[in-house]
Amino acid sequence: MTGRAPRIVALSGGVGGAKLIDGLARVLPPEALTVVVNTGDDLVHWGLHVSPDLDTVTYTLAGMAHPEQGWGLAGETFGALAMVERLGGPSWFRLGDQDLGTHLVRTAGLAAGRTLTEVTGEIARSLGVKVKILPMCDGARPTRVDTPLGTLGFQEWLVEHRGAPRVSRVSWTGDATAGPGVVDALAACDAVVIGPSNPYVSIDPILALDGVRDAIARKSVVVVSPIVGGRALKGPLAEMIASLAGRAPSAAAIADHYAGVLRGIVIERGDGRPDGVTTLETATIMRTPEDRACLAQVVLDFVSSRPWGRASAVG
Ligand code: FO1
Repeated sequence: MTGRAPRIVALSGGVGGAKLIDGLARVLPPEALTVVVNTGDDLVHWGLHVSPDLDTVTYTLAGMAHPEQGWGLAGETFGALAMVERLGGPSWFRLGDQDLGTHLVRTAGLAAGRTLTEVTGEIARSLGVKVKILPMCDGARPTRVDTPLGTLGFQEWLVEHRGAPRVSRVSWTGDATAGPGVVDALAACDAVVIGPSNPYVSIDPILALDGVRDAIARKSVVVVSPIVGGRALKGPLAEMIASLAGRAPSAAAIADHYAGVLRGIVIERGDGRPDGVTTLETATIMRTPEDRACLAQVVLDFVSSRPWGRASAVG
């Protein structure tokens, strides 16, 4: 990996993953970075195809993301939502006015016969994003969660029910074929970086696609732990680790979850070091653009400097 920038494929869900990708985009030339994004969160809402994680990554790289929320757009307004509410339509999933433009363009593109991969590329280019953003697949591959309320769609569980019902199983329906370019990018890259995303509902959907695990079997795969100080950086991950793995949330639980895939883990300073996997302790919370770039550079240095052995088989 000397003499040229390493070719990195980053696997990502929404907010946490997007921040690290933004950092990677700040320190790598655009042609060195490909992002494979979870589409298990996608839904059809108000008749429109909404791809929350693709949009979060795209808006973040375009510098347009809502600064506090992470998802949606900065300076968003909700006039259409107010009208939908007035007309008695569903308002539990809040689509903003500008964001609606993206869903209209995506839905029209798909209706005209273009693929999600093509439409995603067009949207990213129109917003000035140079990094290649690939949906994990072109077909519908919705994530479902089993809960005491029954099996729920992902957004139904996370947003409508506020992620409260205990999750006993995560599954996917639909076609497991990876999107065009996904397996090739993984096969050709120097390293795979998994951002601080939820392993169960953001990264596992990607790893579960045909050919993905094989493509990364001999790669340097490094994850940034989404558990810091025993707590999830965002969302209901801590509760999911308890209900799905039967243990307390920790960086070790994350390392064990990715056993067989992972070569290295980046954890917050002072968090317990997982057994059986090369570990780097650093500051992992990304509050500013500088934090994002700094963590990304630390991750790249880690990836390119370690004498990587076989993928960890801890757990
Ligand atoms: N999250 C919420 O908590 N409430 C919402 O109403 C909501 C709407 C929404 C609309 C577009 C979009 O791209 C994302 C949106 N999100 C909302 C975030 C989304 O549910 C999750 O953060 C991701 O799917 C998880 O990565």
